[in-house]
Amino acid sequence: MKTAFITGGTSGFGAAAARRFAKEGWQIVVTGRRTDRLEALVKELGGDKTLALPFDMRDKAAMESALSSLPAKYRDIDALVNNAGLALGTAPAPQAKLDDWTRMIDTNITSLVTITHKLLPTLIKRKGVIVNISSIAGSYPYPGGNVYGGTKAFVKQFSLGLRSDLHGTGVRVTSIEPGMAETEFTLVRTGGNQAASDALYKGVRPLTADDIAEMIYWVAALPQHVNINRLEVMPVNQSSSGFQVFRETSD
Ligand code: NDP
Ligand code: 8X3
Repeated sequence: MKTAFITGGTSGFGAAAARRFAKEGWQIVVTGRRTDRLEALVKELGGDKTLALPFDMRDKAAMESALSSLPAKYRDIDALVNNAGLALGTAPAPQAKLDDWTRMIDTNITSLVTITHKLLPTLIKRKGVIVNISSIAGSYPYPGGNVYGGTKAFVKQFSLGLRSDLHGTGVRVTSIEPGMAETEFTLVRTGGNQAASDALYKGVRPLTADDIAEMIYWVAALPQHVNINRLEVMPVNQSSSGFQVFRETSD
């Protein structure tokens, strides 16, 4: 039986991906801070093939101890889905909170590279796959995207770099770069503002967590000789639009 290790499995893409892999008979390790959500997922997917591993990704000691506690049957990891992440705030740089910036860097970059480094030996042994969740924000800048976009550009480039380093090992690496998807993402970004989240997605038909889960699973389940390097995806009702120009004078 194959094993998927999915970070950030308590909501959104991660929870949907756990369900998608489980449907195909994979056993799952899911991480996240909200223990009640993890327990509910284990109950839903079956305690004999789903393991909840609660820890804060930014806490290196907690990560280390969680990984050391992995029962033998979950240690051979075939797919690492680096999904846990967040955006905080939409303020332009001068007004943004430095704490928000460092939290995004700690979660989206430092935690992601740390867990990847720790799981590389097993992924190499299993000729596994690493699916990193980047974002269109890593390729297309927008006002207020500053550090969030920067972290996702890192994830994209790190994925390509990993591919080079893992040349010849059989390990596949993919960067998935979604656009607007309705999850708890905007609720987190706005500090719990449900009205702002609803307003953002209203009338758009955004991507869903299930859409992204389907892509994560597809990428992982492709034949061993096929590597999707980058997969950029948007809802039909979202597209990019030009540069902004500041006029110093009106005449
Ligand atoms: P959600 O907010 O629904 O899910 C985020 C997940 O990350 C949660 O399970 C959360 O778990 C986990 N997480 C966040 N911080 C930590 C932490 N410090 N330790 C452990 N787990 C953490 O958002 P999405 O599903 O939308 O986001 C998933 C990924 O997709 C993120 O990396 C996001 O940047 C990216 N993305 C999202 C897009 C969107 O429009 N929704 C578009 C492009 C990319 P918990 O809170 O329980 O710890
Ligand atoms: C989330 C997509 O466009 O809201 O990564 O930044 S966007």
